[in-house]
Amino acid sequence: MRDETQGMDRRDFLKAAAVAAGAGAIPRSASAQDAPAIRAEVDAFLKDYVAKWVPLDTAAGRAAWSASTDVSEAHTAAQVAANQAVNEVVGAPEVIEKVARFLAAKGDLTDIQVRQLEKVRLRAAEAPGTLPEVVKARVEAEAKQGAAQDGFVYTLKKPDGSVENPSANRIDQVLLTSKDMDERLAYWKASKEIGAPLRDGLLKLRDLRNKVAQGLGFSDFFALQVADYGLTVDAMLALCDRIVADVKPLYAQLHTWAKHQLARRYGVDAPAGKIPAHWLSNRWGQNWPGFVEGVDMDAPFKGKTKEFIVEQAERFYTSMGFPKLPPTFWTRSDLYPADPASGRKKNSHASAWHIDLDHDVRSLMSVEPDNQWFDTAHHELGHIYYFLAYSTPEVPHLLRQGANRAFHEGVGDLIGLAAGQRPYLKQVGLLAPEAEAAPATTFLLASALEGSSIVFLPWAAGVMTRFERDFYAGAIADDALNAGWWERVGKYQGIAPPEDRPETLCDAATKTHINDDPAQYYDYAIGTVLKFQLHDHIAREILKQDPRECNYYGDAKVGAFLRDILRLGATRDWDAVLREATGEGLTARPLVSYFEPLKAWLEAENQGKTSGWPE
Ligand code: X8Z
Ligand code: ZN
Repeated sequence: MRDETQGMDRRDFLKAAAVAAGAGAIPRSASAQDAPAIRAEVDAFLKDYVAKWVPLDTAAGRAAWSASTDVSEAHTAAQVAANQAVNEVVGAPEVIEKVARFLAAKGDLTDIQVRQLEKVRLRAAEAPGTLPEVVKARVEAEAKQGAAQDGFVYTLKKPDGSVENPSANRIDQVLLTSKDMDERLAYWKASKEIGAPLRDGLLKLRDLRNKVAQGLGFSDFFALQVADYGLTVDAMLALCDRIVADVKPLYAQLHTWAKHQLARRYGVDAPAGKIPAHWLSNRWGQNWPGFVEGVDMDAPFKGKTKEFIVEQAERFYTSMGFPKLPPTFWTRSDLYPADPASGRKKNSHASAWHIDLDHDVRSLMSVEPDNQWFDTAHHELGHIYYFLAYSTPEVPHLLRQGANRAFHEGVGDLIGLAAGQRPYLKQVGLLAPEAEAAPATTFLLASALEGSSIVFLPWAAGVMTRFERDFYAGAIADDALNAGWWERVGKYQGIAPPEDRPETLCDAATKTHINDDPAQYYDYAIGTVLKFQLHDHIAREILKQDPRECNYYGDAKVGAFLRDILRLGATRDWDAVLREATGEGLTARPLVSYFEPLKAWLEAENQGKTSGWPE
């Protein structure tokens, strides 16, 4: 198929996409009402909508919080009831009818009204009251899937016959550190067991999610999620393909280097082509932390408390002029692993919650004192500071969101990137001496492999985005979910399963987002590109420092720059916000240039070795 976007610059690319998605300029309405009258009607409608929606949404947020932090039948039932109540308001047929009428006259409305109405429309499309049975079935199926996921207990039979129930943190630790191939394989396989019981629920959810989205005219659920960017699915896929292509040369070099490095570490031969999945330090190979020799990123956290991790992350934000977190953040959040003796089961994946669209902000984590949680804590606090920055009288409740979802992901990641810079780590005593002495390329290598960086992008923009798009578009057969998953993992990441993965399993469903944050993973890919773009601007234009060795800590100018983006929420077009902040539309150029010195180093290291894998 011809790529219609070829040859356009990014500005044209986004404009074309926006028009295709129906966000272009609309002629003034031919409605009987004059503009002031319809504007007044819209204001009244929005006021009434928000007055009903916010309290119910808050109650649903509280119920979801309880269901995710303390899995029980009672909490699941309460979550279903609370979601049903909010859906009756947001998906009411009257709301759908009015929003369609108002948006048909959008040329007569103010920009801020249109933006709010778009959010109302997308919210209604998640739960259209015109399909009450489907909406009800979806709410129940979502809650059931969430409880099945969050309540799952991993089981592992040890060689001595004993049985272990490892936490997700424990599995990650083994994959990060073990050199015993049998042990690695056992833990990797145990980590995939959660997929099987989630398989049928996922298929059911796919159909229900598609049905609700189609109720308001979206081709499928993936298209509904993409619509929040004002983009068509084709435009989003083109954007993601471009990200994959931009990092492919460096990814291929990292892939070759890592494969040989790991083979040496495990004392085995490097296979031709793909890397076996259980060789890698992450359950999905989404990043590859911890194997750059001579840089033990965990060392500085030995002897620190888990509380220190979150408090140090808060200090980074306050040092730039952000306020201290509200006391209720600390009392209401659930930041550390549940005590196994308590029997309480909670979601094991980090998240940030804006419960009341005001100052009730919370985070769910299972923080341990290590480098990965240090990075994640900065990520989650980025969400929290974003929530707080736009919870002001200037921002209508409906627009208390990121400029787009990728901005929300990118901000905390940006601070994570800043908190991983050597000058900062040194200043606060968190730089291990060997990391300080390591050549710049070694340190750069670690950052290309870890967190959301180069290795992350073929996974986020490739595997996850393509799998979910094809899954919701009906291009992956129900009895070929694992085949479809591994085909994409092989193509984009160059990773192979260690052994046959039968269709009774469902490896895609082992990834929490597939179940409970569906069809949105490109947010992280775009957020990663955005992070490097903002970082490059901050380092060069504000700090006047090298982007690879810079220090935001204590800099009020950087804080002011960020707050000026955050406080807008979704009141402005995201492309315009980005251009005003950095002078450019979305571009992977700063990301690629950040790692430029690494590429030459890797090419020299990989000389004589065959790169790549059969796709
Ligand atoms: O899910 C997350 C955050 C919460 S929004 C911890 N991330 C993605 C993941 O873990 O898969 C951050 C990077 C990608
Ligand atoms: Zn996030």
